[in-house]
Amino acid sequence: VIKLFHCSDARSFRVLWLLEEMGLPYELELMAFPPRLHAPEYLKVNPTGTVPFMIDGATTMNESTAILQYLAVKYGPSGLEVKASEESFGAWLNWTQFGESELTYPQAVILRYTLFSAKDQQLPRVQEDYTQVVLNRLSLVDTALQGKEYLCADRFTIADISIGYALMLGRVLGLDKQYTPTISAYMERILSRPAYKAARQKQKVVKKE
Ligand SMILES: N[C@@H](CCC(=O)N[C@@H](CS)C(=O)NCC(=O)O)C(=O)O
Repeated sequence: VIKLFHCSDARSFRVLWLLEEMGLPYELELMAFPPRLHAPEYLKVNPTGTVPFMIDGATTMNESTAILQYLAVKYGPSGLEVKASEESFGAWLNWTQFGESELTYPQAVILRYTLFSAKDQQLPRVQEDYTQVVLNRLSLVDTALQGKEYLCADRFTIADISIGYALMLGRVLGLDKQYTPTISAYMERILSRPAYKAARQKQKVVKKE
């Protein structure tokens, strides 16, 4: 059975959401964040201490969007993957990666130098600069969504999970106040999915010692 190491609302949420969308059986290992402080034994599993970490038989993976692609392709067809023969194949790959490297990573930098730093060590300039970086990159998402419900292939795919997670993280940082109406409506649409809600429920269950 697929095993997922997860911390509430961390990037591993993408994988949890997909597992619920696909209805795949899985085992969830919930840890307090950050695991390197609260679950030091996890460093034996994943020496960098980051989540997600997924184990599927002999396969181990630690990159959230790559895990999305792995599960959707390997355990499909579910419509969440886009096939190479489809017109949207390139767009699908692009948005799936974009959600992490262009939209989530800069937000993680903001978090690191604001909420995750002691007051006297916070760097407002980093927050200001990287907020602009994220908003600028979101303009591409806004353009892509004009007249569409989902990013590509006229259906919900893992690209929407990847970007949806980044938008969800933006809410934590208060960036959602600057989302365009198109992006806000899109976020509401995808975050109202039953699998998203189920994933949120699953991460609430505290592991018994
Ligand atoms: N690019 C990786 C990033 C993974 C990552 O940095 N995860 C963060 C949580 S969102 C983490 O585990 N940080 C813990 C730490 O830095 O100690 C992915 O998309 O999975």
